[in-house]
Amino acid sequence: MRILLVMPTPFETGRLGLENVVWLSEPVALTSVAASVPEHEVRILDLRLEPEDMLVKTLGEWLPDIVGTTSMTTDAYQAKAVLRTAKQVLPSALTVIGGHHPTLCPDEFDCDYVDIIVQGEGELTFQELVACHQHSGDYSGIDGLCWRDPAGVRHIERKRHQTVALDDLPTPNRGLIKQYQGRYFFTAVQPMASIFTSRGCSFDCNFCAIWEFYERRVRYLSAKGIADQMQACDEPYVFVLDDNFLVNKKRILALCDELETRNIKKYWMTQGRCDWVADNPEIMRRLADNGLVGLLSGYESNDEDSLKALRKKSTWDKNIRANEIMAELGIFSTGIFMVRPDWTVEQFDELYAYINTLMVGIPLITILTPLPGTELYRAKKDQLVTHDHRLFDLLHPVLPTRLPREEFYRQFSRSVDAVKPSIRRSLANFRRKHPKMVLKLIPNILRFYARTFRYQAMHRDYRTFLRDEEGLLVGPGAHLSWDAIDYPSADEPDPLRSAAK
Ligand code: B12
Ligand code: SF4
Repeated sequence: MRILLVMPTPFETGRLGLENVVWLSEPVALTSVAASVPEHEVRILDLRLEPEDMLVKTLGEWLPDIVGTTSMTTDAYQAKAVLRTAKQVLPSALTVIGGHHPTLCPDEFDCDYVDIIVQGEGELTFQELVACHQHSGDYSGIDGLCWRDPAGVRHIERKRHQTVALDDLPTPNRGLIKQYQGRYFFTAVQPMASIFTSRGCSFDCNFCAIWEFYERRVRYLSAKGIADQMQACDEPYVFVLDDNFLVNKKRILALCDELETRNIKKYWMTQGRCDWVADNPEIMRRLADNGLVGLLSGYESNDEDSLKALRKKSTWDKNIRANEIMAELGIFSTGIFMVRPDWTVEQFDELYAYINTLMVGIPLITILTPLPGTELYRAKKDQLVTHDHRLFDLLHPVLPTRLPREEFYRQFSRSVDAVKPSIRRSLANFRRKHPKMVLKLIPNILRFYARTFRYQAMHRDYRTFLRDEEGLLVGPGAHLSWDAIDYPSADEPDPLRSAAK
């Protein structure tokens, strides 16, 4: 059978977003599910790296039997457009969607062009549904599925519990994205491979759905499994995408042993909490000696009350200590900070001043956003000022702001310049610690600056964010080039829209 797996474009061309500027990672969800059906012919189409007409062309020329796609909350409309297009071009193809948003909000994908919604982890579910499609077409009894029968009746199967040991899952089939090799990046770090080596998180921050998505369980790929995957990457740089890599000390030390024994020399980056770094400086040193050059951490806030309110279970002091350790070890710190919609001008000032006491190379200033599936969402859903998923990108407040929205965006957008001292010191420190790596990266650094120049100018201008809101308010047609996108219509009830009228 022919299976086409499609990574949707994240948003309209020209919108601000991580994928345009900072971080374009491999479509690991798709290489993972592809690996579970090795007996079939599978193609992966990464629409973030393809011309727009490539989907229709591939559908028309290759004639897949199954078309699958994936979706975070912000990609929901684009992902639906992929399947809508697939049904228009190939009505007989089975359309399948999976990922965080369909898992947490399956009802949103209850439309006639989506045949099957896969909830939770997809490897085994996909394997079973593909086998079933080939033989009977009756999907009843496959755990983790929501599906529609030929009469249009929707069936919801039992939840699939996420218990399989990660070493027992097939290794993601990165061979299917060979055509894009070299094009994935994190800032100037390119060519970059992406791997995923644990699932779940033992913390329960209230703005994050990871612990709910993975049913409060954490599972780890063994140190040997990680080293195997790293070794198999041709790329010199690897991003270990785990939500919280710095947890299991035994595994981390075993990984260092593996990397040393096998003489695996990669520069690698991952995500981890500041409190762990602060509490484990010696293990951090060992990791740095084994190629760890970057860490993305949620610093979140400069005030203890906010950290408590978010149930972060860390402190400001730990953030500062972690930052010192990373600077000393030459680990480039990317920090996520959270602005709250109810902030005053003074609170923005305090945050920016706090960031400038640190050495954070990429401070990502985000806006506290109740993402569907989180505890925060359940608590705040009645206060949302919009339901348009394009605005849930952590760059637009979806809750009421205390400052007038225009003033809020002025304060938010000035972060581009306000935190430059932190960036400059961090870059100078990294250059001192890793002169060879920086020298090698010079052409990429120039490319990165060229890429960021335009986006920084957009970010610096507060009207960009207001324009995004207005663009959405005028309804379909404002930004898009794809007819298939089923954006919420201008007539649908949306508090932000009604407020603007
Ligand atoms: C890498 C990454 C990114 C990359 C690209 C993501 C991508 N689409 O590949 C970048 C950096 C661009 C990114 C951006 C954002 N991200 Co992000 N990102 C991740 C991260 C760390 C890893 C994604 C990944 O590769 N996972 C590995 C695969 C194997 O897991 P998976 O995607 O869940 O796939 C499995 C199942 O869901 C299912 N499945 C998924 N798709 C499909 C499709 C089919 C057909 C089938 C059968 C099954 C299936 O099977 C897979 C295998 O088991 C996740 C965290 C996470 N745990 O996933 C966050 C995560 C997806 N991101 C998140 C968020 C919030 C964002 C941002 C909005 C905000 C931000 N600042 O990070 C922006 C989006 C706006 C934008 N575009 O700029 C949230 C999403 C929550 C939600 N409700 O959607 C997550 C879950 C992190 C979190 N802590 O909550 N992100
Ligand atoms: S924000 Fe980070 S530490 Fe908190 S639950 Fe999510 S992944 Fe875990």
